[in-house]
Parts: sequence; C-alpha cells; structure tokens
Amino acid sequence: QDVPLNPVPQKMELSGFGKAPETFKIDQQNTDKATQHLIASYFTSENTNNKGLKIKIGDVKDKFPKKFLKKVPSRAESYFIHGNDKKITVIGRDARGTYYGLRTLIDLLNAGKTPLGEITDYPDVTARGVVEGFYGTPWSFNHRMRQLDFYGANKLNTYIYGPKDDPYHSSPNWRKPYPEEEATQIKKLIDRAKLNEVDFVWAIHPGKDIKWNQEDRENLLHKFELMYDLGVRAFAVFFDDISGEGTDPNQQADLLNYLNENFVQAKDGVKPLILCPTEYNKGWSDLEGGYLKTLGKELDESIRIMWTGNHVIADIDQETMEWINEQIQREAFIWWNYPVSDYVRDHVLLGPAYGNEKSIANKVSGFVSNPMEHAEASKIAIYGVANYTWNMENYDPQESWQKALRKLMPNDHKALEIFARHNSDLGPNGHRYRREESVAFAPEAEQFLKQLKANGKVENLERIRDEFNAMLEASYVLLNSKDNQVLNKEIEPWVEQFQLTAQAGLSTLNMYSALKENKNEDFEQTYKAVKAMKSQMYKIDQTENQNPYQPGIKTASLVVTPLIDSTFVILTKTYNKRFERNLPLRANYNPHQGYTNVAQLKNQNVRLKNRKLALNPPLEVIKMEPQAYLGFELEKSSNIKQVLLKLEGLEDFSVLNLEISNNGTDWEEIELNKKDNELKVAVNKSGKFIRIINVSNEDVALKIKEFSAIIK
Ligand code: LTM
Repeated sequence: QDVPLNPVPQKMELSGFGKAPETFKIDQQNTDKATQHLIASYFTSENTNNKGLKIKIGDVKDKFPKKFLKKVPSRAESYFIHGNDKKITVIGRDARGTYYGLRTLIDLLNAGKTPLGEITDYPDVTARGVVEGFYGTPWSFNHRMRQLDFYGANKLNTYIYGPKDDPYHSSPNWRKPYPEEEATQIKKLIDRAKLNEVDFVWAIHPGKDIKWNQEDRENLLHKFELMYDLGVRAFAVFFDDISGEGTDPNQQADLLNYLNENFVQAKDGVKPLILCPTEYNKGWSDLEGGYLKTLGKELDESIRIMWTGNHVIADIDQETMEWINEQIQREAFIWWNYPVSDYVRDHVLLGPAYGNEKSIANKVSGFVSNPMEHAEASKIAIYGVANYTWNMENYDPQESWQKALRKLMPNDHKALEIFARHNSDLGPNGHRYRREESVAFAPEAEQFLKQLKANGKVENLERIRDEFNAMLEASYVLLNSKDNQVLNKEIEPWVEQFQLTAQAGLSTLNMYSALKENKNEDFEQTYKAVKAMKSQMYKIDQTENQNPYQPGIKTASLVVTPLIDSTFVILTKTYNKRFERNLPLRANYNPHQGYTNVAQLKNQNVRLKNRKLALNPPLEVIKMEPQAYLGFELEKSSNIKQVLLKLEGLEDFSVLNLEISNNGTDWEEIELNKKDNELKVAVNKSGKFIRIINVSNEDVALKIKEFSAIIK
C-alpha cells in the first residue's frame, strides 16, 4: 500500500482505499481550537454539504459506538479511525489524539484516498520534536512559524526554544524582559504552536553568570513570570557549556526544585520542567564528582533531564539509556545533536536521520533533534525524527529520507536527492561524528582510482561520468526550481559550489581521455579549465558563509571531491612524466596542524586563510589540567609575526603562558599582558610550535573564542 503518511501509523487494517469524494458532511463533537482550525482549513463551504461523505470527529468523551471507543488505544495522543464508503469516524484519546487522527485523514484525502477499514495509532515517545539549541544565527520568526506548521503536520509535539545566541535566553540578558518586538513575536509563535498542538518550551541559559543567591533566584522567577504572561506554559533550564560557579549540582537541583514548587506547581497548566545538565554526556561525566547522582537524587521526580548520549554528538542505543537512566533515576530526555552543524558550519547535512537504536522507545521521556541554523534544510532530518519517534520499530531511514525530499520539493525532488546524497557528511571535526555520503557512488569512485593508479586503464569511466552529469544537471534544476524558494535560499551557495564540482569532475575525465589519446594540447587546455574552476570554487569558499568558526562552502567532501582531486594529481603527474612537463600539481591544502595534549581538542581542525592560521574555536568549555597545552605545529620553522587570543571564562590570566619553540622541547615564553581576556601579541620570532600552556597547579576551564597566529 502506497500510503502518503508521515509518521507511518502503528496499525492499518484496511481492505484498501476508496476514492475521495468531492464533498463531505462534517460532524465535529468535542474538538479543541487546533482541531477546529484544521477542520476549517480543509473543509470549507466549497467542499461540504448535507449530501457529502459523513465524517464524525471527536474524542473518547463523546458519543461514539462502544465497539469503536474500545479500539482507541489508552495511550496519550492516540486515535482510531474507522472508514467505509458511507462514513468515516475519527476518535482521539484526548484533544491531541483527535487532532492527529484528523491529520491522518486529511493526508489521505489530499492524496485522493479514503480509508476502508481501521487505523489505530499512537506515538512511541511522549515528547517528540526539536530543540533550537545551536550556536550561530538563531532561526528567524518566519522560519519558526514554518517549522511549527511542519511539526503539526508531522505529529511532533515539542519545540524547545533555546538558541545559544539569543542574549535574552542566555547571558548577558537572561534576567531582562524581551524587547517589545521580540515579545510580540514570541506570543505569535506560541499561538502558532497551539494551533499545531505543539508545546512551546521556553528555555533559559543562566549558568554563565548566575549567582547562587536569593536575588538571582527571584530574577529567574521573574523572567519565568514574564514569559508566562506571554503565554509560555512549558519551561526548561539549560546549564550546558558553562564553567565555574554555575556548575554546582546541589545548587542547580535546589534552584530547579524551587522553580518547580513556586512556579510550575503554583500556576495553572504549566508542564513539568526540563533541565539540561552541565554533564550532559557520558564522555564528560565525572562519576567520582557525583554530579549526575546528585541530580538524580535531589531533583523532584517530575523534572526531566536531558542527555546527548555517550558523547556531545552521539547516536543513542539501549546501553546509553540504561546507563544514564540508572544515574539520574528517571528516563532521560534525549537531546540528539543532529543535524546541528554549528561545529562544521561550512557543510550542510542533508542525509537521512539514522543511527539511533529502535529499542529505546520506553527508555526515554523525550527525544528532540538539535537542527542546523538552516531551518528549512533541517526539515529533511526532522521529518525522519518525526517518523522515528512515533513508530520506532517500523522506521526506515532511507524511505523516510526519500519521502522528506518529496515533501520539500514535490516537483524537483530528484535533483534534491542527487544534491543531498553528496552532502551529508560533516568532514573531519573535533567531535569525530561522521555520516555516510555518496553511498552508491563510493565503490565506483574507489574502483576508478584503484585502476587509474594501477595501470591507468579504467573500466567504469562512463558510470563516473554519468554521476558527474547527474550532479551538474541537478544543480541547474535546483538553482532554477520554484518548488521551495526558502530552501533554495539556504542551500544556494552550496549548490553553486556543487555545480562547479560537477564541472570540474567532468573536465578531469576529459583530461583522462586526452591523456589516453595523447592529445597534449587538449590535455593542457582542460587542465587549465579545471584549475580555473577550482579557483572559482576557492573564491566562493572565501566569500560566502564567512562565519568566524568554519567559514566557507564545502560540498561533496567525502567521496566526490577527493576523487576529483586525486584524479587531477595522478593525471597531471603522469602527463608531466610522459612529456617532460612541469605542470604544477594543485596542492591547495593546509600543511600546518593543531598541537595539543588535551584529549577534548585532539581532533580540532586548524585553518589557513592568507597568512592567518586559526584554531576552529570549539563551542564547549575546555578543561585544561596543569601542563595541558594547545596550539599549532607549523610545517617548518617560520616567522611568527603575531598571536591573537580571545578567551572567555578565565578570571586569572596568569595561569597561562604563551610559548614558542623550534623543536617542541625547548620553549621560549612570550610576554603577555596577562590582564585582558583578549590579547594581540607581536611575536616576530621564528618557531615551528606555538602553544598556550596551563602553568598553574590547578585545572583551568575556559572557552576559546579565537586562537590564531599570523605566520610568514
Ligand atoms: O549539546 C548541548 C547540550 N549543548 C551544545 C549545543 O548548544 C550545540 O549546538 C551542540 C553542537 O555543537 N553542542 C553542545 O555542546
């Protein structure tokens, strides 16, 4: 049965589908505002009259035949649909269940179908949705409105508002009210959330500068009151990515219990609190320190605790859940850090949502996805999350991905698929989280390179060419697509880069043919063309998406780009050797690397732009033990002109030394003005290594906003 439903219902006992009639007769019983709104948006004066197909909608408190009522699952948000050619009945366990039942029915009607038989459906996970919890530009108001509609349409019930770079959510302004314009927008978002049966959870992130005193307690309570007045009825407190005083678990638990008692319980209709702890993943948990156990023991049992898994970025399995649930004495609320890209901002992550085990449904109290700052593009993964959290056993990541692409671009989904299948990996990154990319193409690429290296005779040239052609055509279709302008706007620089990649790929294959046929002039002409394309790509990389973290535009970086680069180098080398030429092999790479003994930073990338070498600043707090260091190892000793250091969270700068060395053994200290948290140090000395080192006897916790060096 080809059923156009997302999420896929738990049980469908249908003899088939009828053809949707032109008119309907609606009998709505006990329906809330959201359901009424949905009814009104589909059933209008145009398609309703007394002779139409009868549709009766309501919940279990209404008058329905007993035999139907018995079939409505007892779980929250469930529904039951019975349909034949005379009448369709939709019964919800509760208001949200009724709404979801109607959603299912409307999806079928939109596809021209009516159900003949029964659909029995319920969600596997209680709280399902999204935490807007990334660093970077927060989603715009319009994007958020679109998201809320998308959640309603896909039966997601939770949106946690917690963008790290909203100053009124975090420091410095968490104590202050939102300015009028933002407050008005939040009100509108809450209304929209209600119409989509979504809980709008407003989160606060006070831990960077909170004082554990009555004044700040009142400040927090006051801010909650202000948000309550705007209509917020669900709250979260985030203590992630902080250092210092704010991390104390006893104080955190005390505060949350206070809020629970004096706000959540004291007010009407407020949902249980959600806490994001400081130790929010196993890798950072210090069991001896007792942080998690303290929360588990002290926090009121109604308070939910978030968890990202075994690492900051991790997929969730049964073992993960058993471990954390025991620590915190409750079912953890999963904060899945995918498709968030705030630590790989030069990539877009458009692949399927996969990797989480299908057996965790009854071990979690919630499951939310942290998305990219590209809201529309994030919907590809969010669509999968909606399906996974609703009906885990039957979740098929690939199928769900295909359906998502169709939803986002109904006409041009094929082009989107070609683009997305080559834009899913993150590239090497500090968290070492990777995704599959170019899955079907990878074996072809491997064979091609293997044969090219071995004897220069490749057998699958045409299949490689076909893929590059498909990529090229897809890029044109996407750039001209009218299907989803919002998505187009987000991905455009990546699509342009993709187009050049495809062109470079095709031209590289032309180099291969020219070499084979000894057409030297053609070879050199095509060689030049590839170089020109690469230089155009470099220009895009240097001008688009210039954020201070991972600036630039990377596309097809796991399989396709390395294939093109290697092919180019092999062919040019062969040509040079055969014809005694000296065409430069493009070696557009960064020869320098990071230099550290801090495990957390081992995989942190460094980037080179012009003469500036910079550490990709990690978003999290870095813990440096005594003698811990971090910095750069240059390819060879060079003139280090200047070092720039911007740090956060460090009160006493004298715990750090800036040092350089030519051999990694003998170090020279460079004098710092140790009072500021921002330093620009003229060095003007030769060195191969540059580092900052913790010279104190204590652990140091800090955030690196920038660490860079100008080298010659
Ligand atoms: O994951 C959590 C709990 N906190 C932050 C997020 O704000 C951030 O988006 C992700 C991904 O970089 N990592 C975090 O540590």
